[in-house]
Amino acid sequence: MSLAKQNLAQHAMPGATPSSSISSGAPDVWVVVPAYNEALRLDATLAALGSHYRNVVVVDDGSTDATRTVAMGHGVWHLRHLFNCGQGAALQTGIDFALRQGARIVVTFDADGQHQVEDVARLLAPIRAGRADIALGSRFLGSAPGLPWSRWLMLKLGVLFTRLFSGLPVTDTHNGLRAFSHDAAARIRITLAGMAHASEIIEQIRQHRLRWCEVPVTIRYDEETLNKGQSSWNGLRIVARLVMGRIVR
Ligand SMILES: Nc1nc2c(ncn2[C@@H]2O[C@H](COP(=O)(O)OP(=O)(O)O)[C@@H](O)[C@H]2O)c(=O)[nH]1
Ligand SMILES: [Mg+2]
Repeated sequence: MSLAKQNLAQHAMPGATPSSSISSGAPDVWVVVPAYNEALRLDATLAALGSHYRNVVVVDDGSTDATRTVAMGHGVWHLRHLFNCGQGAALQTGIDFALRQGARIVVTFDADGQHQVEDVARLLAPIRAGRADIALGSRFLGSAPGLPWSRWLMLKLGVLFTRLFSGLPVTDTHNGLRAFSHDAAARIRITLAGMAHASEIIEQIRQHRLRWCEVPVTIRYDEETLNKGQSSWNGLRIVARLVMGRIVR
């Protein structure tokens, strides 16, 4: 599926100029935050990001709740899909925008508060040092407090299939926390709009022979994120789509 860029509206917030409390230490870093109906959790996520990073882009993926209002209450860029296109499409919209704004490093960071802002610096380090083109967050090298066994199983199955298909020994496929060098962000093209984009990214790392590494991160789970997050059924659908894609290719 190609991305519906014509459906994108951009809003530069009056507060977009960095305030003195915002770190000036990472002006070349752009943080892309895909958000779909995240009004309840986005505020805390943006407050945490805003204290460390001045360039934050929320891609509001056709939300029907107050996600837009919450985003506009922070000094961030707000991009909007007029209808829900899926997380993969939201990420590609945000990455394209960040690159056009001159990002040297693009970070992707979920809106729902499961990621920790402190982990971002650890992902930036190997990119800045020139040791990797892409740094992938891994909860299985780090920690995942509150992760129930059914979700653990689904995630591990995703890892197994991704390893089989891509041949890359990753430990965590469906982790929204990643950092890309400018060149890597420009080369990776996400075409799968939904959650299968995570496996697609790994596959493209192999195709483009990009240098990658994994970094231990923490992903926190609570009842709210579990109710809203990916269901096990969706995980199986992703696996089925990947298998079918291989067979008919
Ligand atoms: N589920 C879902 N999440 C989306 C969509 N578009 C953007 N997102 C964002 O993608 C991120 C990850 O989604 P989430 O459902 O929490 O996935 P999980 O944490 O991997 O189970 C969140 O910040 C969502 O708001 C979409 O169409 N569906
Ligand atoms: Mg989540």
